[in-house]
Amino acid sequence: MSQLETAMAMTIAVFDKYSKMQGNTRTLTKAELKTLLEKELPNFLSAGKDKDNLDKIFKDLDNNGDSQVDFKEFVTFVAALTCCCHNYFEQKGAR
Ligand SMILES: [Ca+2]
Repeated sequence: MSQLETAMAMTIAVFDKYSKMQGNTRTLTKAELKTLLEKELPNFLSAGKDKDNLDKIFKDLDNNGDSQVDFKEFVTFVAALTCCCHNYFEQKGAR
């Protein structure tokens, strides 16, 4: 697989790993999202450590308001976060 294909497959694998932990295996609960953020985004987000922040992120991600984060909602978040990182590195002139 190419680098981008690998990144896409990894994004799917990460979502599956955490969505399978409890309840509906195709969506993330708030607890699953918390674990995912803590384990997979420890450098980019501090949401896992801050309950208010976690509540806000969960609410922002749960676009259709069903108290679950599905893959589409998750991947939109990853894309938005990737854009922020891209802007950040561009400003830093690190690329
Ligand atoms: Ca949802």
